[in-house]
Amino acid sequence: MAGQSRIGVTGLAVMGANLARNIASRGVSVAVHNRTGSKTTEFMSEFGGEGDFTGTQSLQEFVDALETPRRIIVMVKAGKPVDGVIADLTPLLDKGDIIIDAGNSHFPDTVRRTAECEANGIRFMGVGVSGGEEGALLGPSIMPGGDPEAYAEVKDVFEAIAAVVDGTPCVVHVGPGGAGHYVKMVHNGIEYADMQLIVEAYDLLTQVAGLDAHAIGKIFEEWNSGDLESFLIEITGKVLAKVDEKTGGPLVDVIVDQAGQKGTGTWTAIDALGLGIPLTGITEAVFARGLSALRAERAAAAKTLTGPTPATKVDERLVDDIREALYASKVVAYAQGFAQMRAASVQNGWDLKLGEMATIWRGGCIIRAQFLNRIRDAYAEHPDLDNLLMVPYFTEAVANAQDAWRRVVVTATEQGVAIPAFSSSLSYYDGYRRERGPANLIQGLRDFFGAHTYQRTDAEGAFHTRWAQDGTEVRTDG
Ligand code: NBP
Repeated sequence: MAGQSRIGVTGLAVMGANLARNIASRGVSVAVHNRTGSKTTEFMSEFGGEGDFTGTQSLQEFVDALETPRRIIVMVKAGKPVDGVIADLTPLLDKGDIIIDAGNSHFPDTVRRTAECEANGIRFMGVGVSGGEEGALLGPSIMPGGDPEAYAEVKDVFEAIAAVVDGTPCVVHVGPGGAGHYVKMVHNGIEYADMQLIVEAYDLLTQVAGLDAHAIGKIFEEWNSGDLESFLIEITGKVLAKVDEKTGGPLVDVIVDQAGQKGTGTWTAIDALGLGIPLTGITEAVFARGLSALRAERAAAAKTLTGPTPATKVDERLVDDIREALYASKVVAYAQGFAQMRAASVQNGWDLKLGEMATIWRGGCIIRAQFLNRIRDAYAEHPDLDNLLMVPYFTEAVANAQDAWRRVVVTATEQGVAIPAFSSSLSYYDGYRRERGPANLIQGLRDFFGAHTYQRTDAEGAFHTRWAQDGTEVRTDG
């Protein structure tokens, strides 16, 4: 017989436990389960008094505790564990029950799981959740994808637990199939780009402006009150200000310079390559993490490879220039990420409303920022916008910043400081604003060695030149 809990959460590590507590704090009854039963027991003894929880030890008990149609949030490690949980749940469920994978699953897995569940009469939703452990507890940004009718069964719960900005909950039904996890993937990719731009600014302020971590922390604190205002800028100020108890110096100075990653940035970059969308900001951010991981190689190369040694001197204009370069590069990174979502939406028939994505990223998630209001406004006015750079607000913002941006790229290059995201964003900008680029020569080369043909600017059709033979041009399509 079906039980009384409105919703279930299986997987009680930090994210699942906090999501369950968030749901219960809104007066919704929650059944909880974890593969290792002792974690459920611990959860119940620690948090059971916070709300209407039912702790369960077996999946059968868990399923039996839920009202029908059953709504089950799966919050386990992404990858095979999700398939394992679905396989274990399936024989215990009735037709029409809903499995909600709220972990960081790769969207092609979500597409596959949706079809597999559908074949068994089970409705499947892939839901992106951002905000880390605190967001899960206090209000995340939620990106639900899947069957809209299934979403209608959980909409009230999701709206109750999501972050709220200006009275609007940071959740909206993103689209069918893998759309929710896709958007969460791009969100994470943008997070990579945002963080890379921040560390490039930090590196320049350290190496070229000659400032220490605490001074740079204060600069970030100031920057957080302008156009750059965002969660990541805010916490950068805090991380840089943190004093290490052991050394008495900035904690950041004793942290190993090797960045970890769980793969969502790589997925975003690979997907952009498949779509043919230039995604320099995010992709360079992934490469930079890869380079950071080559710690032993870098140590050897530092002794062998030569280059300029940055001359450190405090320069007021440089600090301002870096802020402008950071902002302009950030605009480019977002323009690219949104262009990628647009292309994916067209390719997959998702009908993503890009303004809504900006709206639900304004709160709860890691990339939350004032700036997203501007993106929301841009899509409200131009829903079919090709590129955010073409909206007057962003066109002007980058135009105003570009002198400073160019100075920063020149200075960094002259001084030997790597700024892959700053400089590739500027190159993207310069490439994007060119009516006629240099790819005519690529076409000529391809035609030379592979007879791939080319088009002419002054005539319709496909042409081939016998470059190495008699040099004659032939039209190949008619
Ligand atoms: P983890 O990703 O560390 O996963 C631990 C949970 O997975 C435990 O409940 C564990 O059960 C369960 N599990 C594993 Br591992 N293998 C299992 C299997 N074969 N069958 C059933 N359960 C299994 O937890 P998390 O950090 O809370 O993250 C959960 C999801 O949320 C992930 O997809 C993650 O990427 C995503 N996410 C995390 C964050 C974050 O800030 N951490 C933010 C946003 C999204 P056990 O106790 O029995 O081992």
